[in-house]
Amino acid sequence: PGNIILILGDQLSPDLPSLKQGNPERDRVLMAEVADEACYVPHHKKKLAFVFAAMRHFADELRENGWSVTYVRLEDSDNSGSLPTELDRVLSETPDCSVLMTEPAEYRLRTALTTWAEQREIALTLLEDSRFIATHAEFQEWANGRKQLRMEYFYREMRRKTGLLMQGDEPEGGQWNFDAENRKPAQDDMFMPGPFEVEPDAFTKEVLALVADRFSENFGTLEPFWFATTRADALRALDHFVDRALASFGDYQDAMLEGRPFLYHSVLAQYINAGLLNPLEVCRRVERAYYDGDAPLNAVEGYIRQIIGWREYVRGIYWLRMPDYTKQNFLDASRELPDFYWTGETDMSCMAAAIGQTRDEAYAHHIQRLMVTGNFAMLVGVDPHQVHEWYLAVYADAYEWVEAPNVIGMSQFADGGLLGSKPYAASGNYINKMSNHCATCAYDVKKKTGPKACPFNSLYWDFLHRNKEKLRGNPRLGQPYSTWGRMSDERQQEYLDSAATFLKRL
Ligand code: FAD
Ligand code: DLZ
Ligand code: SF4
Repeated sequence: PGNIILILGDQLSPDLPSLKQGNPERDRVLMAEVADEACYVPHHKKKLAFVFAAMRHFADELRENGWSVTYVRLEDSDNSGSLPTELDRVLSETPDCSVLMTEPAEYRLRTALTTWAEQREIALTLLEDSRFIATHAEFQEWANGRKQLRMEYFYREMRRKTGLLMQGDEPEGGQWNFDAENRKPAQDDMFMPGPFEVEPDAFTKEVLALVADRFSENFGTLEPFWFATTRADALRALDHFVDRALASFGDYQDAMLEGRPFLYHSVLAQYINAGLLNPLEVCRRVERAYYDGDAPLNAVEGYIRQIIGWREYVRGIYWLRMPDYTKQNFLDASRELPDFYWTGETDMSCMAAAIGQTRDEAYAHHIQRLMVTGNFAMLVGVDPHQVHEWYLAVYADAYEWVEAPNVIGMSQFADGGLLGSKPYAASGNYINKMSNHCATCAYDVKKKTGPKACPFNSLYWDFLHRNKEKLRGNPRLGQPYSTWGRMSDERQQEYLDSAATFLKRL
């Protein structure tokens, strides 16, 4: 008897370990669109359409390559709604089969499937996911015995392991990290290419109709839908980025501009995370652009660091700390997520821009996620679990293993500082420096208190004051706390009153 090879919606890679180990003559692939996966958070419409359309295209490619594939569509009348029960259905026809799969990327599904296999006494083999650069064992070994898990040191290990941008044992350009060069604000008259766009084919159009019909209440604009849904198109999107945007990626990585949702970002995370692109192949392509003289080192190093550094590192943290990681709430924050996170209707220009493009494109770039929507939620004290569920729902690239460390750890400081050595809290000044949003805002970024003042300004001090028992000892917050301490009681009270007035209206 052969295997049932279960392939998940984020495992759409021809070089998947379970496909390599499997045998098309003997084994059968199972792929299933199920309510459980579609509803564990209320995913953005574009994200649902992307996942289902990419799954359908991938199943088709597998068939073309000689695999027998059982593909369960969401609308099939006998769809049982979950992956374990879909496995039950296939196994009822081929009872002697074992189940072979590449390990699920998130804890929830991994537990559901291993529990199912134990209860049913079914042989389930989970293969380690070779699409990540660090193995679980390597990350654990690196983390073992370290007091602080600093991304920068882990990243250097990954440079050595992959040989990316290395000259023997030395980093290319004599430096591991060129971030100091990567903090330029952008100007409105600069040419920005925007991401590669694909016209939906018949498969994708069918999925768009399905999502429009079944998920009409979900957040987000479905069309125009322009994502790549095949590996071939995702490779075109990679070339498009390397040829047109990479050279400026570094310089303007942290910039934000009204009406320019993508700037020089690659908009590839959804393809990498779903398996359409391999992270190492992306890095090698980007590295080649440097050696061909097509992009400067600060851009290429910065880009590669995001993938073999941050992406691998957050995944390591996730598996090190689950299942409790998503329940952390170091600052005891308990406010409900404001409604405008689901509508974009707010008179704060920076927030309206970040949430508006999230609604329209299922995309915001890193600084918008971290320093605008994330910063605001932390400053006003939103329950980090609600923030986590929002991020998991609204971005096309969101899967818990990558989203949770970025949200719970990096952006909300809910893990108490495992990922970041201090909270990413900032007043309006930072947003004004890195964007042009303040110019069109109802609030005045230069005003510190009062009804016209930028809310981030008073919320920043209110946040530090409210959390002083937990944060005052942080050496990286010494300076702001001493600035706060030097203010007169009266001035402090003006800040706290301004924040209180704003929070009452929220
Ligand atoms: P680019 O700016 O072009 O970056 C290149 C690539 O580097 C990305 O495609 C991605 O694969 C990787 N990368 C960059 N930063 C990170 C990071 N911090 N962690 C992991 N990978 C990174 N990324 C996700 O893939 N899924 C998420 O759900 C997600 N949630 C986030 C939530 C918050 C609060 C924050 C601050 C960041 C989050 N990120 C997440 C990281 C980052 O914002 C996105 O990867 C990036 O914006 C995706 O757009 P891009 O492909 O244009 O990235
Ligand atoms: C995100 C997602 C969605 C929306 N739907 C499905 C699905 O119907 N079937 C499936 O196999 N996978 C889906 N996925 C991706 C899974 O949620 C993902 O594989 C797990 O979260 C593990 O990372
Ligand atoms: Fe955002 Fe404040 Fe600037 Fe308005 S003034 S755009 S709220 S930072």
